[in-house]
Amino acid sequence: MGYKVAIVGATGNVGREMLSILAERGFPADEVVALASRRSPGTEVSFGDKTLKVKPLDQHDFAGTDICLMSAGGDISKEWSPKIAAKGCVVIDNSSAFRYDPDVPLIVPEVNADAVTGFTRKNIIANPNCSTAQLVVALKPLHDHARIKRIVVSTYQSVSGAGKDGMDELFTQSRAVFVADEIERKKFTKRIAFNVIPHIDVFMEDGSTKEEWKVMVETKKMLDPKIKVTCTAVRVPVFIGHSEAVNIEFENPITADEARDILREAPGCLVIDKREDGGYITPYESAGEDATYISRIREDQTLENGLNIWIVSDNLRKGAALNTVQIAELLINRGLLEKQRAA
Ligand code: 11C
Repeated sequence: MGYKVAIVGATGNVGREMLSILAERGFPADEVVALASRRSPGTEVSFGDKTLKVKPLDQHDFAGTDICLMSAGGDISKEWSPKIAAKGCVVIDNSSAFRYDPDVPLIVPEVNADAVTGFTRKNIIANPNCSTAQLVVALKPLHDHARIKRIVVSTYQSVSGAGKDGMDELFTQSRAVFVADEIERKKFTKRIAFNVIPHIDVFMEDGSTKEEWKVMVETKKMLDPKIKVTCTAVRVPVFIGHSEAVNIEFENPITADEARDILREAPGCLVIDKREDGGYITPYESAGEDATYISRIREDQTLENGLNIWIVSDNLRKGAALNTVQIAELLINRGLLEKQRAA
């Protein structure tokens, strides 16, 4: 028997990606319902070779739905996830609404799959922020080998992290530069075309941004609370694919060759690391791919046990939609949905 799946936020960047990933992976669904919180009558979305009519969220009865993949922002999630979960439907939420709730597991299947069983407390599972997801996929196997003490992360985040409006703004501003038109700014705080902006999400009291805080808190929750994390998150004029330069200090010795071998075997990781022109991955090449790519693996001579690595992944896929679908697959593969139904 297949499962009944609902996608909330089906018309957004991530919602559409969720639908295509469900279709690509042959997810065992008997029914897939596309829902949107904002009424846009007549909107349709693609699901494999089918077209689904998008229905209003408030008109769907979740009583018979097994899994809800939620990607409609924090406010909608805060309002709707508990209501949906109370109907017996497991919510896998892509927003930050429940990530830091101790009763909600925050899951990247390659990293902390066993923690998923905690979902029964609230019937909600959280999906991490895109920049954290790819980071922990690469760090987990290295941490298992040599224990990470501290990381310094610098991100180079694509505009699709800010949704379709962010992509539109990069496109429109880039065109305006070429036709010498006025540069209009709506989504980003400074011009993004041919520029970089050291500011993602709101400012916190200590001068960090919320994006930087998320990388720190989520890495600790999923990987190890003892790891010290510091981050600078930067928006760059790239449509899809987040990149990260990461400096890692370990408790125990680890060479670049060892790290390369470990990462080559690690789930979800793909090492492209030739020390020559073009022997590394850029975000452009990661778009549409599932892997977390690791390049530029090298020892940091200024630390006793230090490495530098470059991590790139498609933020809409591993950073969001793919990880959400992988969590749903994890529930199914471990028979946890059936157990929950029977409870
Ligand atoms: C960005 N990382 O690139 C953000 C988008 O907490 O899920 C994802 C925000 C989140 O702007």
